[in-house]
Amino acid sequence: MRRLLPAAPAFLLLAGCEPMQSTFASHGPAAERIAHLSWFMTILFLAVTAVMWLLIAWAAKRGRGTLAEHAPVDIGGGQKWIAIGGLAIPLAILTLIFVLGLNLLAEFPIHGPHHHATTPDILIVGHQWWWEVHYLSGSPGQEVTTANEIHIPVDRPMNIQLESYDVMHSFWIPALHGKVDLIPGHTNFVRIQAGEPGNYAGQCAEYCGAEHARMRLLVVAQTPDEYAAWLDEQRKPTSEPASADAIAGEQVFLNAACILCHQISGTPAGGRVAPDLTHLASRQYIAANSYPNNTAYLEAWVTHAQSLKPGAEMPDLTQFTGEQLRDLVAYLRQLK
Ligand code: HEC
Ligand SMILES: [Cu+2]
Repeated sequence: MRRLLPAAPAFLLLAGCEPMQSTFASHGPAAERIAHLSWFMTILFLAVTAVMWLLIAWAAKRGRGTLAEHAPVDIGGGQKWIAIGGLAIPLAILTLIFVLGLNLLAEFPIHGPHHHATTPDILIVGHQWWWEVHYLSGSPGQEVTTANEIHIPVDRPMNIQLESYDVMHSFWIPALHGKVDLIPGHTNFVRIQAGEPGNYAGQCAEYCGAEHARMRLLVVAQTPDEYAAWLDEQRKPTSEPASADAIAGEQVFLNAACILCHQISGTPAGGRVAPDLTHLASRQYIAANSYPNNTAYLEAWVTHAQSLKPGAEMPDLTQFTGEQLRDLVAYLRQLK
């Protein structure tokens, strides 16, 4: 036990963990309003609880020494307490919370683009168990396709259109906004905005099957300049492999089943049922923000996706070993 003590301050580091995924750590207007309402409700209910315990203590004290339990029961007694404390006050408090909740919902509408002044900036399609992301733009060739990691400029509301490829999912970045469902055959909208640059973690918030817990996502809020630079990079086709291993790796990739599911723009790989890999190396995590995007995890993922994310729609491709696997991952690592 004593030997573990020096490690205790590590808990303080944990407390500072970023990205935060808490409703109370709000960094955007919608999340801020939700946090205010949550605090108001928490304090209100704590006050109600305190009054209740005071009344119980008072009743217990009052009864003592009077042999009250032997007195005949007063059938009509206490009716006023029930009417006021049991009906009128709860009704008033619950009505207040209900009205405040409805009011907050109306402030951040999720139905129809007509509620938003502009057309959506981003289209997100939920898949079991990852997020397909398209940056929309009026002009052809300017669209960007990516997955699981969304970049936004700070202090600018971004309108997001939400759809589902299969079952119901729910888009939730607790630090930025409330949950909004992705529903098959239906379109919802959400507007997100971040006050400061930073990473904000999110999570699918509607149970959607085996890997629901690993259907995570990341919002990277950047200064407008950084954001513009990021978007410019994403608009380019993938970079040509330069090193010998990456060139060999590209051949491995293009001759494998990968291209049936994955797209890499600028190459013949045109699959549409899996995350776009054109700029894979620019992302911080893989497998829907579940594992770090590094050589070790990419090698493990390609050969044993089913161990890292059991049930995921990517098979174990154990035929890749040694040199071939290293080349393949070298190629993936330079998809900037
Ligand atoms: C049958 C379709 C299929 C095939 C074939 C396939 N994948 Fe995947 N892959 C997927 C799906 C679906 C995901 C998303 C899994 C998830 O996160 O739930 C994925 C995820 C990935 C990711 C992580 C992407 C990210 O941003 O999270 C990488 C990297 C990847 N695949 C590489 C490959 C490579 C390399 C090959 C070929 C050797 C390959 N895949 C073959 C379907 C496929
Ligand atoms: Cu889910």
